[in-house]
Amino acid sequence: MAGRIVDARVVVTCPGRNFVTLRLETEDGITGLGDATLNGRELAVAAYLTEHVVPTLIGRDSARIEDTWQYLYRGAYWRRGPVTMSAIAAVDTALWDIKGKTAGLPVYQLLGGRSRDGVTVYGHANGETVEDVLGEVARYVDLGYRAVRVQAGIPGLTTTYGVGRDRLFYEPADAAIPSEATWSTERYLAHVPTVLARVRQEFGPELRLLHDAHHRLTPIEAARLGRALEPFALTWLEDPVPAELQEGFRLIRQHTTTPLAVGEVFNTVWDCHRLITEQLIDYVRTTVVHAGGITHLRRILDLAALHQVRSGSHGATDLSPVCMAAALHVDLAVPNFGLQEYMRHTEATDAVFPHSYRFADGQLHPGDEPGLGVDLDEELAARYPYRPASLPVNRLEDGTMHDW
Ligand code: CS2
Ligand code: MG
Repeated sequence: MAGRIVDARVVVTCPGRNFVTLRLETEDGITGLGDATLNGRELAVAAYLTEHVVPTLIGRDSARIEDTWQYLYRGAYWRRGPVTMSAIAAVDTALWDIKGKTAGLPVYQLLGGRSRDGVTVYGHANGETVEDVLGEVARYVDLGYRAVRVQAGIPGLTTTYGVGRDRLFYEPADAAIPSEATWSTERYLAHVPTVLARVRQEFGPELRLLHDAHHRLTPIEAARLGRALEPFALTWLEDPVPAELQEGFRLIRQHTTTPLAVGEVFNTVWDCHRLITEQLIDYVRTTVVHAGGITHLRRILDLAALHQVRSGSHGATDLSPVCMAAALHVDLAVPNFGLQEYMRHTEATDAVFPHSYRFADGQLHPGDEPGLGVDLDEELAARYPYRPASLPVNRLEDGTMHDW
C-alpha cells in the first residue's frame, strides 16, 4: 500500500530547454513523477502547482487517483485551460507512477495490458530546400522509422514552422521575448504539394508521410491543401486550422479525404468532443501532459474509439521524457492507437531524465519496470537553471497578426 503523500516538489530545470516536473513521495518512500511542461508558460504551471495544488496534496491517499483528479478539476472552479490541465496532469501521472511501483507492475499492465507488440512512432524530416528534406527523410528511413513528418522551407519566406536549426529535435522557443516570423499562406499552398510529391516519388508508397499545417489555414484553404495532397496518400494532415471552431472541420471534410489529425493544444475532451463524435478528424493528438494526465487522456481515447478515431499523441521535444514514458504506456494499451510522435531529446535532457523506453525498428516500448520507467536526477537538474524562452509569433507579410 503506497500510503499518504508526505512530500511534493516542483522541479524546474533547463538542460537546453525548460522542463517542469512534479515529484511526489509517499510515507512508504515511494516516489512518482509527472511532467508539467508547457512550452513558453513553464513558470505559470510551476506556480499553479506550488501555490494552489501542492498544499492540498500533503496527507492525501496516493492510491485515490480518480478522486484526486476530480478534486483538482471540480475543485478548481476556474476549469480547463492548458495551465490548469497541465498541473492536474502532473499530479495524475505521478500517482499512476506510484501505483505501478506499489503494485510492482509497469503502468500499461494497470491499463489493461498491452494491445500490441510496440508503439510505432514518427520522426521529423525538416529541411530548408526540397533536397535537404529528401536527405533528412532518407536519414530517418535509415534509422528505421516507418513514418516521417515532412516540413520544408517556403520560397520567399525567411523562416517557417518546423524547419529549425537542429536535426533530430526541434526547439521553437528561441527567445525570452517572442521572435517574429513572417507568413504567406499563398506561398505555402503553392509549395507544399510539390514537396510531398517529390518525397512520395523518391521513397515510394510504403513510407507513411505526415505534414503539419500548424493552425495556419482557413477551412477552405485547408480543404484546398487536403485535396492537393490526396495523390500522395498522407497518413495525416495536422492542425490544418486553429481548432477552436470545431464545426469548421465539416467544411474541410466536404472537400477532401486526406486524413486529419488535431489536438496537441487541447486540454480536455470538451475541446474535441464534436470533432470526435462527428468523425471530423481521424487522429486525436491530445497528450498526457497537456490533457489532464493518463486518467483524462484515457477518457478522450475511449470516446475516440467509439467513433473510429485513433490516437496520434503529440511528442515534441518540449514534452519531457516523463510525458513520453507515460504516453508509451497509454499507447501500448489502448485499442485505438494510431501513431506516436517521437522527437528525440538531447543527451543532456536524457541524462536528467534517465528512462527505460527504447527505440528499435521504428517503434518504442516503455519497458517493464514498475511504474512509468523514468527517473529524475535532481542533483543534475539543479545545474540547469530556468531560462526565459517564448514561442514565436507570426505576422502576415502586411504585418497582420496570424497564428504561429
Ligand atoms: C508541433 C510542435 O510537434 C508538433 O506537431 O506542433 O513542434 C509544437 O510546435 C511545439 O510542441 C510547440 O511548443
Ligand atoms: Mg503539431
